[in-house]
Amino acid sequence: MKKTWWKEAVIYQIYPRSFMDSNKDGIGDLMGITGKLDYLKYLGIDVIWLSPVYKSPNDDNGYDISDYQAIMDEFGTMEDFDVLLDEAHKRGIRIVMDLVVNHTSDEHKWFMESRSSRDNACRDYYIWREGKDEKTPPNNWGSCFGGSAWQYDENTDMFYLHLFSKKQPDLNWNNPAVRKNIFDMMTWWCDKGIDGFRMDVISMISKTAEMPDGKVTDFYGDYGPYCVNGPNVHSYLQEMNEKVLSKYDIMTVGETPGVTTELAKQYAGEDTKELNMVFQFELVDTLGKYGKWTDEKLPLTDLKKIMTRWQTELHGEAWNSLFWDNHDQPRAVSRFGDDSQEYREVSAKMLATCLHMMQGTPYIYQGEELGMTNFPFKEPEDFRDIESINAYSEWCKSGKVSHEKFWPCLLFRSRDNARTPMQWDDTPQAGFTTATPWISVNPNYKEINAKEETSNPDSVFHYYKKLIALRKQNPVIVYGKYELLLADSEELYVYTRELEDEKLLVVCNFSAHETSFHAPDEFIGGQCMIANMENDYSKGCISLKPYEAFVLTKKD
Ligand code: TEU
Ligand code: CA
Repeated sequence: MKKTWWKEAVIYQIYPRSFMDSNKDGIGDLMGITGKLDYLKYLGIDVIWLSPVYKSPNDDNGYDISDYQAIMDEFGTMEDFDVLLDEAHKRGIRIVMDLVVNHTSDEHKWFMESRSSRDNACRDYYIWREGKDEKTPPNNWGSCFGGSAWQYDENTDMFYLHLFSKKQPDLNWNNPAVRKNIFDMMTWWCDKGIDGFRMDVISMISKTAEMPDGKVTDFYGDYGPYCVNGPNVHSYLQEMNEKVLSKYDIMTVGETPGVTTELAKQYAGEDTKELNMVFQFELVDTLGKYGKWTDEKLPLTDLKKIMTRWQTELHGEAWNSLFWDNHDQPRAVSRFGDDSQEYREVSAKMLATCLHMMQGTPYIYQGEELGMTNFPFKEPEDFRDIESINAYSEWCKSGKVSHEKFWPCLLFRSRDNARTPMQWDDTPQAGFTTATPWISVNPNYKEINAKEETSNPDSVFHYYKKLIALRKQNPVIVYGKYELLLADSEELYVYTRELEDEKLLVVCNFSAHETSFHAPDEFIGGQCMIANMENDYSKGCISLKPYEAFVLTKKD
């Protein structure tokens, strides 16, 4: 296995709108981020992944881009960006940009041209088709945000494809001019000195030319053969690699809905010359009661099966990215741990142990290092996210499901849970802003905030700091081989990591009850590398408290 800096790095995702507001308008911005770089340096992370900061009408919070080479007005200016990049580099922190090129905003100049007439030079930059008639789209594909994936455009009497909102028309990657424009734009950013790209829904850029009807389901993953992992996706990525990526010392991570371990070996194989790693969604995009909407937790045995398959099948062949949450997911501790007063801290630390001891590059989503929780939404008007708002009207307002049944599912899975402001201190609005924030601050900010946690050595923050430091000191955590123990346990997640003569045992109690564990002989008398509580780990039989987690080294 080749050793590289991005395999050894820990990445921190920033959702700029909600990170830090520097100019008191209630919206996070670039200067806000620059002002918090020392906090990130202290945490010990190596790379920032910046969610989109480009010019955008914000139909989908910046994932609808109207100019790839300009900064969103609300976030500041290109000079502010240059300062951020420079200040980050001075601290040894790299910056990875979000690259959203499956679609643009409908306000991008290419689309405005494209829709203006059937023979415009940019017509073929997007995917236009005749409908069956004015009201009937070309096929039955659904948009990820609900409704048809086709929008009728009166002006030229044709439909355009949008796998996301109708303000996010899909680019036509089959057109060489589109690819050239995108590669030039990427080169421009690389020449500026950025350190990589996280590529939005990159598994969806290639669509079959025929565009047949798909199976009707509530989930876009099922359109797999037609627009997820489509026919030319690998050749487009190889071309991108050859023309742009291979010329710079940068890292790339593909957001790849519908990816399997087999496909990951192609997208992110050691020698396939496409991407460095991919995000897989088997753990977080599970189907629930109503499409993705559910209030049920994933059973631990399922979680272990998925993780273990990725850990073992990619070993030596491709590289994993490790994450519990991001800006599209509920908060990790609320979803996979226990966000009650009693267990929030300990279960947040347990989850961190479980993930950060695995093979792959760990991603921390802003606030996860504080154990931030889901938000207690009270009414539909509290939501800002287009997906949550559309889902509520599609499932509830339509009368398909009662409010009583749907509401807990929306609360459990809404993307807005992750998008409430970062909790910096215990002053009003959690120190995020002095104005009214664009989305409410979680009322628990007085207890859960960075100021409190950075000064408390037992905090979730300090636990993450320690995990990050351990990864830097112990190559076995980065490169070791993973093996699962106790596959059938519904309470314990236990695995080992092994590299040459180093071996680690990782034990995590995912349950709210006490249980016991017999350590394999080779670990009895080993050192405790990290633990989320005080216990005697030198014995063969260890009794575990709820959500207890520890890591032992092999006895010498
Ligand atoms: O997300 C794509 C994606 O797969 C999401 O639809 C995700 O699985 C879903 O939101 C979970 O409910 C990317 C971005 O991360 C997301 O914020 C954007 O809305 C989307 O692409 C369109 O650009
Ligand atoms: Ca601001």
